[in-house]
Amino acid sequence: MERIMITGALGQIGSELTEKLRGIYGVDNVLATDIRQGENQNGPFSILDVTDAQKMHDLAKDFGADTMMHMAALLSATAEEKPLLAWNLNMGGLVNALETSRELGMQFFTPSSIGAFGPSTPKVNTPQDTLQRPTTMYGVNKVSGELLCDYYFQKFGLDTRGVRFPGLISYVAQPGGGTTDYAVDIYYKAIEEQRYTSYIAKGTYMDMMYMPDALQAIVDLMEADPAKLIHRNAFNVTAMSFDPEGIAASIRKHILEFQLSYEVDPARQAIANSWPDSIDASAAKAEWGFKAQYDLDAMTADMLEKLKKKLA
Ligand code: AKB
Repeated sequence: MERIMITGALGQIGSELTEKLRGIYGVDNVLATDIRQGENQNGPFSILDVTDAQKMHDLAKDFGADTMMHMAALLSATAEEKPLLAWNLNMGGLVNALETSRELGMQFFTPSSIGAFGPSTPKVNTPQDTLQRPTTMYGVNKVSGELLCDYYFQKFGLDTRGVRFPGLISYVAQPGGGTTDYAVDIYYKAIEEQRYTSYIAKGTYMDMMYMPDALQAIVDLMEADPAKLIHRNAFNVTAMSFDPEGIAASIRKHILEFQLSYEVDPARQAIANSWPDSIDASAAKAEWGFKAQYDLDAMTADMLEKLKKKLA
């Protein structure tokens, strides 16, 4: 990786990934792109709608990019509300990014998700290679994307790599339209109101990871020796699994009076119910040394400290 182009660079992952990569590879070597105008950009930025294949190709070529980080996508809850838009954006954007990378001989990264699993997948310690019959449009997009990335590697020798991210938690940019977003909102509300009403039901476990671990995982996978990668795409990665009671208990170690109540959203609860309780990341650990630094309590301590400063 020397000259990197990022799509969806203003999104939850993209905004922090841009900063991290600029820190490692140099500000001028990372081109951030997004469908909307970026504010406070400290490096190269271009407007890009990822369904515009020609513009994507031209931007990558003019920048001399050798790596594509394709992050632009609609998340699970929004995709369920607008399935056709999700198909067109998630699949159209992905195939354009793969084609641009193939034509220009770039290395390629895109995230899959725990959403790529479905109700018939083993729910606990979900294996790397297992049954994948998701029942959401987002999940259909993610499984198709995993297969498409494998296909581009096998057919064209394109160096595609990827992980299945769990819910990602960060104090910098907020997610939008995801099922796991409650695990970010809860920290904001804990500081602002000392209470939170969860749209996810008690006892619903999902995998999660703190953003610094997610960003490091991307860099580590992209820098990994290709000879050691058996899977290449869609590696299970996770740092913790909890339900709303678990995260509330962790918050109460710092904010004693914190209260949790429930007003379950049937749409997002149905999505959560179709996903695993916990996934097994042993393939990522074995093939490229994945390791998360933050468990739930370490993440909570850092989130609350950083958010208190941000919201002050
Ligand atoms: C979502 O909730 O849609 C995402 C994901 C787990 O892929 N955070």
